[in-house]
Amino acid sequence: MSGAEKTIGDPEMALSEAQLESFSHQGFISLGRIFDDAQLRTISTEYDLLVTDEAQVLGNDEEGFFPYRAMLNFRSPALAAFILHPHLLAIAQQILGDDIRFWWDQGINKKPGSGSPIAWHQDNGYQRGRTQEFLTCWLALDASDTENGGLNVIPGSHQAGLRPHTWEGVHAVIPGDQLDTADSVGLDARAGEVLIFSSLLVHQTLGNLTADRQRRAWVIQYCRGDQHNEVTGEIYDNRAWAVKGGVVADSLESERPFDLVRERA
Ligand SMILES: O=C(O)CCC(=O)C(=O)O
Repeated sequence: MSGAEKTIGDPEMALSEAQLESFSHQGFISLGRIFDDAQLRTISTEYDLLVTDEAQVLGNDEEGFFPYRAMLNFRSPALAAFILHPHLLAIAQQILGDDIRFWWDQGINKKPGSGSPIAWHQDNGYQRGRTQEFLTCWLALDASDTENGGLNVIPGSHQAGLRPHTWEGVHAVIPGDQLDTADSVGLDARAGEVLIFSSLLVHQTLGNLTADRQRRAWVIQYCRGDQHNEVTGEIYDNRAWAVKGGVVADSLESERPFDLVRERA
């Protein structure tokens, strides 16, 4: 398909005014299903090849480890193609505008019995306060709830801007004494559903307390085309274009190569 054929103005793909309002107020919404059954099977198959105990894990000795892997798109052309899915990008366009870069993707499998949490944080916290708000899309490959390590969020918490984070190992965490979690809610998802949230929304996932329900999530993030490092002023032109001038890119390409090792440092 040519870029011109993939212009994403189709009103059937768009969020309603009420959904946009809710996203703006609460900082998250559920999109329901964006991918069809065959697409979800392909995503699951590719994901399971890459997100394994053998490849990379998060967690700790006491509570248990679980598979994690960053930038699945580098290793799977099929997954890279889904990052350019027109429906997902139609929604991203309503939030981010006509010029969008792909920021990051990661697979996180909270496997049964792994009690390790990913503690309260904002996704911007991982950037050490260097960049603007961006958009996180969280695809539940399995049903996800509080029991099996699903998301907890603090509705509206994105509106107060970036909170201070400290590093606990590889995790950026908001210290407990600086956070009121009384209003937090579980953000459950059925298998195949996509949740989207602001990178400033305060959220966590607890451990998977079940014996037999894995909780695989594929997280895809997008940012504005002019996303930049507020310290150096540099545009993140190592992030591939997803949409340019309202037209979906044919493939993920950036002006500068992306170096995963450097980004992790
Ligand atoms: O899926 C998870 O367990 C954690 C997801 C998360 O916190 C994130 O993507 O920022």
